[in-house]
Amino acid sequence: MRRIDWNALDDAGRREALARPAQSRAAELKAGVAAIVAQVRARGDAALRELSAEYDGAALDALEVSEAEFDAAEAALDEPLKAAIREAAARIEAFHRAAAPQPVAVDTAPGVRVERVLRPIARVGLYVPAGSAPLPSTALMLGVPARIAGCREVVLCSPARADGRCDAAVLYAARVTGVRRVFKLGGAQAIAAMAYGTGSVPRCDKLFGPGNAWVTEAKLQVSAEPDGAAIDMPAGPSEVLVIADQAADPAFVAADLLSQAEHGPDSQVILLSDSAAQLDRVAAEVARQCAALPRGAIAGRALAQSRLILVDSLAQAVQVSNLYAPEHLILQVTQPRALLPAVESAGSVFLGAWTPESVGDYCSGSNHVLPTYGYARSYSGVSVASFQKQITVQELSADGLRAIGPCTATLAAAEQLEAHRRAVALRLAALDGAAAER
Ligand code: HSO
Ligand code: ZN
Repeated sequence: MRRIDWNALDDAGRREALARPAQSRAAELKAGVAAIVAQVRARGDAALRELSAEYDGAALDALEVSEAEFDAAEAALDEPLKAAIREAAARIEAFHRAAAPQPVAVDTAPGVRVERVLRPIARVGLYVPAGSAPLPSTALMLGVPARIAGCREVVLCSPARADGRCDAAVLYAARVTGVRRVFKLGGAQAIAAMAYGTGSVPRCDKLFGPGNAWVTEAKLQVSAEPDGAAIDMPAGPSEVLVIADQAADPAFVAADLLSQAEHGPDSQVILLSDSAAQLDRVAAEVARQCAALPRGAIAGRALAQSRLILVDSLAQAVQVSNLYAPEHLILQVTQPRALLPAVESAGSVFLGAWTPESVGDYCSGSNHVLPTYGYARSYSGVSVASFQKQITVQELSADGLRAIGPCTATLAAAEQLEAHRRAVALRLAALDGAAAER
């Protein structure tokens, strides 16, 4: 792990210290994805079968998971896992329901009512990765808010294993959230199928979920096409930034860093502390714990890119964190709440010694599909709002138009949009005439 003294760096050094590795949007990747998207658009299911054989090694007959396969998955899982999936789903639902946007109605002047109503996005596509570790928790994080929003059609794609089946826990989690249409598709071809539709896969209006560089590139490409699909957010490798004071337990801090590092060799892991001794203690703990992890080799590769940064105060640590805008921010300090007001950019924040990132990844109730790669500066994590459209509505009475018509007419005249002005003026004249007749 690289040691850095923040206050010994100039501006360029600081930028370099917080730089993420260049995202691979190499020409080769772009062209490969574009070719896959084009094939799926042109040849639909036949292309999907060929691509699944080529990339997932799966010879698929039906692309859609059948009721019998859902039943078999449910029967194959042990009860404690099923209970944990249901328990997590219930808490995710409780939080997401409470945090969902509410309709609004305001009288902005007497007789002028302005409202905001909410409508679900009709057809949504969820992507659940299943590479080195299938992620049933991601099926919950996407399926639960889609159901709360009331989306009419919810489609989920997750790659088949070589035996042609989807991960049983992913299927069970999908079923728990009420998602019934699951397709055994992964990679760029899954994204293309949901964006454009095929004989089997319904076309979706918006696509959600994390994925590898191919999936991410495919989401970017289909969202750039006018007849493609919207996407939740641009995604990159997962990240955590921990701020630890000298009182933090180094074993806790190390465990949190490793839980993120084990996601993949490209995971980003940063520790900030105002105590040099603490940085040493955590580095030793990370080495000790990493050696005992089943995915220690993966975590080790991520850690090789990670940084331990010495700052001169916890306030400065938060400033540095805001510059980085991490997906996850863990505050392992004695008074974490005291730092929260200064936090400006982060996907999700974890306060204090008893709040590991793992709880947010699975079951505290918050969403784990969060902005990475600095997008936390301007994007938020997935929520019920991500699955909705907000539509404004207005209704004026005659008195309402009398009240705000002149304002409208003045602004229309200033913009030299005469038809706009007349749409108001002729109504006001009609009201005057009606009044005169009486
Ligand atoms: N930390 C990941 C989510 C996850 N962790 C799924 C475990 N399973 C990205 O936020
Ligand atoms: Zn995780």
